[in-house]
Amino acid sequence: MITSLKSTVAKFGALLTLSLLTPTYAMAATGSPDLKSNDPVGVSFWVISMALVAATAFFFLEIQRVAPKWKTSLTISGLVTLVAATHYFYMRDVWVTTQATPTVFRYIDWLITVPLLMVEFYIILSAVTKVSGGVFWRLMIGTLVMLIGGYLGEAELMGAWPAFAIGMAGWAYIIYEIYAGEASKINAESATPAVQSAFKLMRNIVLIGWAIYPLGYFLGYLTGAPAANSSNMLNIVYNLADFVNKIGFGVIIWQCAVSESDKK
Ligand SMILES: *C/C=C(C)/C=C/C=C(C)/C=C/C1=C(C)CCCC1(C)C
Repeated sequence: MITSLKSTVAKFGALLTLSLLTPTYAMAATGSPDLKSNDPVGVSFWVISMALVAATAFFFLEIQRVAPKWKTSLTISGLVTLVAATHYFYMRDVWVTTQATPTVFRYIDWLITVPLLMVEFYIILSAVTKVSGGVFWRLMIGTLVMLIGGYLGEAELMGAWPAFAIGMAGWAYIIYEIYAGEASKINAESATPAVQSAFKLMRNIVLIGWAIYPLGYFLGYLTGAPAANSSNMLNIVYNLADFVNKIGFGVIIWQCAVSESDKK
């Protein structure tokens, strides 16, 4: 009885998501010129948009399957891919129509989704132990410094190199917190084995998967290559990075949640 009610609610949630996404998709798609077969960057915008929609439906549907304390993590994974999918529809249109880098949409998306990903560290630890608010705030500050630095550079409000250095400092601060700071100590001392392994995978994503972004920035702004080549590189590399770091990250959390929920 309760179970079937829950699954009805979850299905309703998934349908609601899809119905919210469909008009956005249709809106973004009308009036845009055809995607050209010689536009690999445009194709990558399309492929990632669709993967993000599918991932959103998946994470929301799987909420019903995991233990209550894991539901929030899956909800957040689904929100990250939902927010990103919506921005991808718009970014794709900007690109296909103008062949220009959709910097503003990209950074609005990151400003919402990166803090949500950071919150996941806090939440998976909180699901199994007590965590101080300081962990949360330090991760947020690192995120803001990283993104503000990057935006100042990409929007040409500051030199590309100094802005890059500010962004790198923010990222380094996050890495310190999850590899050597309080978050890492809490994980090592008090988390369950499944949480510990998820935490380690997640922080490796922040170190290795996230490194794709500064690489994209470097190829886009710091090589001195002609503008058209660099903006192709920039967008293809950022799109690939979003696939790994939004969908891949969510799948790791899903795996952790399922294995923790199944054990009796
Ligand atoms: C879903 C979106 C994610 C996970 C975006 C992450 C973005 C970054 C890790 C950006 C990093 C940057 C630097 C480390 C240096 C400055 C340039 C940035 C903003 C691209």
